[in-house]
Amino acid sequence: MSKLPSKDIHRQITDKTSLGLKVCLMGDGRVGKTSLILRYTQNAFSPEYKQSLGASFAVKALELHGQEVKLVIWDLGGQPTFHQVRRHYYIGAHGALLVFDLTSPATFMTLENWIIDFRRVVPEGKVVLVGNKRDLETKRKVPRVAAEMLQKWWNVPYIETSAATADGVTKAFLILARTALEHLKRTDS
Ligand SMILES: Nc1nc2c(ncn2[C@@H]2O[C@H](COP(=O)(O)OP(=O)(O)OP(=O)(O)O)[C@@H](O)[C@H]2O)c(=O)[nH]1
Ligand SMILES: [Mg+2]
Repeated sequence: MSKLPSKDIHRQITDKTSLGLKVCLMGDGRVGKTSLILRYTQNAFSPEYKQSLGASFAVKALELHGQEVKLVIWDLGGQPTFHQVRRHYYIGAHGALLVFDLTSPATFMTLENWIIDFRRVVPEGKVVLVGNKRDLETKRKVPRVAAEMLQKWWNVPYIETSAATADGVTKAFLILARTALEHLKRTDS
């Protein structure tokens, strides 16, 4: 993933042949944000943890309903030290994956803080709730029904994923891209 060359990113977003959609990954440290992006953009996985410092982005081109789309995916370090800086990267986002770790109730309990912070900057931004590390089923501590309650409460899609096995990963990004695109078209027209 690349660092932050703002001119490049601007060129990618304003590329006339395709539509730029900016999405962010949010959620506590170690929930698997970087791993989900790595799986989606490079079909790769590393079992080692390397804490993300600040922010970086990856770009993925795709076609949605006959429309070429460039998904600009921002990876924001989830550790508390990045709390202040993170908000700046939400600006202009069309949507976000809000990720927690199915084996860690603590990462589930903080979800509301994340969505409040995001909606403060982007009130209309689309959110998809993601329960990651589904492959660790025997260590699961957050039951599906708990996440589904939150899903209903917030009226957002909920998907369980595994960056380790790729299960659900493409689906999560596609749902986010689709809802963000529909939202963009509605607000543009
Ligand atoms: N078994 C399993 N391990 C995973 C999965 N996703 C991520 N991991 C592991 O969990 C650890 C943390 O993953 P990261 O992707 O670095 O987490 P992060 O959310 O980006 O963390 P920060 O950068 O600190 O915010 C790493 O050791 C990953 O290999 C998964 O789906 N299954
Ligand atoms: Mg990371």
